[in-house]
Amino acid sequence: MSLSPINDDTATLLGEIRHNWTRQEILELFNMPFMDLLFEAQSIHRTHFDPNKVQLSQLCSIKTGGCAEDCKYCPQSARYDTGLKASKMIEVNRVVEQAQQAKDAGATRYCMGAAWRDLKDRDMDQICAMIEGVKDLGMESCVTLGMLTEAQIGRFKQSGLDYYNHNVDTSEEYYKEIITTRSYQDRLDTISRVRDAGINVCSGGIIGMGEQETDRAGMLQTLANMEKHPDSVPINKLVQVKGTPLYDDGIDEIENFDFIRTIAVARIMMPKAYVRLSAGRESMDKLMQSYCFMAGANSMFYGEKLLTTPNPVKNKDMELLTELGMSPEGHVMSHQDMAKEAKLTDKIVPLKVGGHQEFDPAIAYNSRADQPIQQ
Ligand code: SAM
Ligand code: DTB
Ligand code: SF4
Repeated sequence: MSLSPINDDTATLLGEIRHNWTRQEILELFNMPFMDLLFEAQSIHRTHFDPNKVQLSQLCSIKTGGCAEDCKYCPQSARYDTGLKASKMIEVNRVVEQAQQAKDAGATRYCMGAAWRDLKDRDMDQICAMIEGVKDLGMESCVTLGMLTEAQIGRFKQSGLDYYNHNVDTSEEYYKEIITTRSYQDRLDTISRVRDAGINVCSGGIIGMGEQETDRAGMLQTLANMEKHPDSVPINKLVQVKGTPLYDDGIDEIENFDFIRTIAVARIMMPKAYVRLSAGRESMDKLMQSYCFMAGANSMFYGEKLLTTPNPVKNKDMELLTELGMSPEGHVMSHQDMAKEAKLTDKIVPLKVGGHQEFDPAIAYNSRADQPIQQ
């Protein structure tokens, strides 16, 4: 924790876990000299996290397009002609296969998203099976399925769901300019239900929708003043998709400095949350992403695709992390992996005890093929 003068009159204790931020205080953070802001954010970051680790989450669109809502940023709304083909919910097996591939590539969390306003009970069995399949791989599970009821979230809890993503998107005032088909309060109610059910909350928003700095401050104020900070805070840079109103309105792309400042302020206000560098990395060069890590981002979406739009290829991300001396956080082991490891350990010990060093093909294990290597 560090004592830092935000202005000359009041010295504010930065790094405290607070839920009573005023808009004015947040704007003062936004207006700190850039280097001071980055230093504070990085110092707070280091008191809670390993600064050289990044958590990797991979997205999967389990039901794409044809959404009835009018979110002005979204390529999946049926109201806008973005050329996106709507599709039905995908098979459980396919989701689990893709999650396995994501895990093999280094992701620790699998996030499944659906393009609809709210979850229907008829889809529950299939989604619970997806969550259970992902959990069996030893990955963390996350779903983002719009609004949901207490009963639905209770069932997800039983299926082992770790995180529910539901973004506030922007400030309460600016929200009305972006979405008219459901209210800010609807979003807050869903988030409360998730938290009350004991599921980790993932909630953040989008920067670069034509909002003012005070809206970015307002969005972070909503998030940080919740009774518990979200466990994970995705900060998306708007991906402008042709056909959506926010593309057609010709909104200027957000300045890099403003985006980095938003990450830094999020880190200062929610010291223990995972701040995720989310959509929009495709338009960020290596240096820009490095500044975001410096400002306290410690998670990112990984894999070639977000939900419908491109994301940097895995090799490029791994190259960047290596160049920075950073690495993915947490190697996860599935129940199957643990069982295999236990079996192999059993075999190794008798061989050593008996003094034999002969090669036993049963313990040369090809983990991808899930079969012992045939000799
Ligand atoms: N339909 C559900 C909902 O809206 O709650 C879940 C999926 S929705 C695509 C999840 C989030 O993705 C949105 O709340 C928004 O923050 C983000 N998102 C959607 N389109 C985006 C875009 N073009 N650029 C950046 N973020 C976007
Ligand atoms: C979040 O905050 N960002 C992700 C995830 N949660 C669901 C979605 C980004 C979507 C970007 C546009 C697209 O690919 O369709
Ligand atoms: Fe539908 Fe979600 Fe896109 Fe809004 S953000 S249009 S609710 S898919």
